[in-house]
Amino acid sequence: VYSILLSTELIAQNYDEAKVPSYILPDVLKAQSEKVVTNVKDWENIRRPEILTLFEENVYGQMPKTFDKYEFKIKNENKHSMNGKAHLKEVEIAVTNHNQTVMIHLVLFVPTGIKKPVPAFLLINNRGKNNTSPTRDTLSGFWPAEQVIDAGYAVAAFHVNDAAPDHKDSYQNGVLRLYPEQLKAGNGMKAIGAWAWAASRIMDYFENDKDIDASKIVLTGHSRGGKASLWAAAQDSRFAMCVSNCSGNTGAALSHRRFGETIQAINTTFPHWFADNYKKFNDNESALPLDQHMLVSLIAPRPVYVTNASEDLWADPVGTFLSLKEAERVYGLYKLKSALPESIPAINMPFVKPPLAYHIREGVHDMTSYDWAQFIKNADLYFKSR
Ligand code: GTR
Repeated sequence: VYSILLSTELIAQNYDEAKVPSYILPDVLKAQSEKVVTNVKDWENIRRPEILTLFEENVYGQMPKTFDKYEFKIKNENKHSMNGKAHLKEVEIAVTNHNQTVMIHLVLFVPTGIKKPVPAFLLINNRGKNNTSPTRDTLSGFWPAEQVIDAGYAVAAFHVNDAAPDHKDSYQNGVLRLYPEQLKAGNGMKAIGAWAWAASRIMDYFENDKDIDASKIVLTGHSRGGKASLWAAAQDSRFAMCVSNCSGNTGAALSHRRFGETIQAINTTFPHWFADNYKKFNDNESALPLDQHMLVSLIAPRPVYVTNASEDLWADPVGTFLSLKEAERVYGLYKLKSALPESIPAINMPFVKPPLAYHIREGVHDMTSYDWAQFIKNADLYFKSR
C-alpha cells in the first residue's frame, strides 16, 4: 500500500480495482441545454466550446491569445549536425506583452537530403536539458532525436522552465510576467497552461520556417509534459497530432476513478500547475462537471496517442484507456472509426492506428525509444494517408 503525506494527514492512494468508487462520467455529447449532440456541426458550435470553457474555468485556466510583440532569431546553426544527417537550428523566440518579455529556446533538427518541408515532432521537455542536447553530447531515449531524423521527421524540443519554472515559488517567473492578471484570477493559468502556451508560440515559429510543414506537427510530452501536450492540442487546432505519454492524473486518466494519483494529491504536491479553481475538487471528484475523456475529445478529429507503463499504476493505466475509449464517441461524429480493443490491451501490444492509438509498455514511468518507435509508426500511417 502506497501513501503520501499531505500536511499532517496520511492519505492512502487506492491501487485496488475493486475499491474504485462507482461513478457517473459527465456525458461528452450532452450539452448544457440537455440536448444530445449527434453531428459535427452541433459538436463544433455548441458542445465543444462548452467543454473548452469548462476546462478553462475549472482545471487549466485561461489561455491568453494576444501579445504585443513576437520575434525570433536563429541563435546558432549547424548544417552538418549528426554526422551530416541533420541541420541544427537553435532558435530564440521572444514574446513581449506589457513591456515584459519571455524567451523560449527551441532546439530543432531538420533531416538533410530529403524534400522540404518536412513534418516534425515537438517535445515539451519537463526533464533535464541534457535530454535535448543540441551538441548530442548526451543521447537519451527520452528524446531519441537521431531515431526521429532517420524516420524522415524534423525533431524539436523546448524546456518547460523557459515558460514557467516548475516550482511553486517561481512558476510566475515566465509567461505569467506577460499576463499578471492571471495570477489573481481563480481561473488564471499556471505552469501547465504556460507550457501549453509556449508550445503554441513554437507553432507560430514553425509557420515561419520553410523547412517545416506546419500542418504536420506532432506535439508530444511525458507525464506533466503529457498533460500540457493534451491541453495545448485541445486549445490550438494547428497541432496535427497529440502524443500524451504516461500523463496520468489531469492528463489522459479519468479523475472520477480515484485510482492512483488523485486531484487532492496532485494539487497538494504541485499547487502551481492548475488554476486555483481546481482545488475545489480536492477529494470531491464527483462534483467535477467534466473528466479527462472530454479533454481527449476536444482534439478530435485529429489523432491522439496515449500510453502507460506497466509499473506506473500511479498514472492509472485502466482509467487512461477508458478515457480514450469514451472519446471514440466524438471521433464517431466525424465518421472516424477507432481500432482500439474493448478493454486495455496486453503489455507491449501497441494499438497503433489513427485516430486513437494506445499502448502500455513494460517498465517504469518514462518515455523511451520503444515508445517513440510506435509514435513514428502512427505518424507515418496518418500523414501518408493524407
Ligand atoms: C508525478 C506526478 C504526476 C506526473 C509525474 C511526472 O510526481 O504526481 O502527476 O506529472 O510526476 O511529471 O513525471
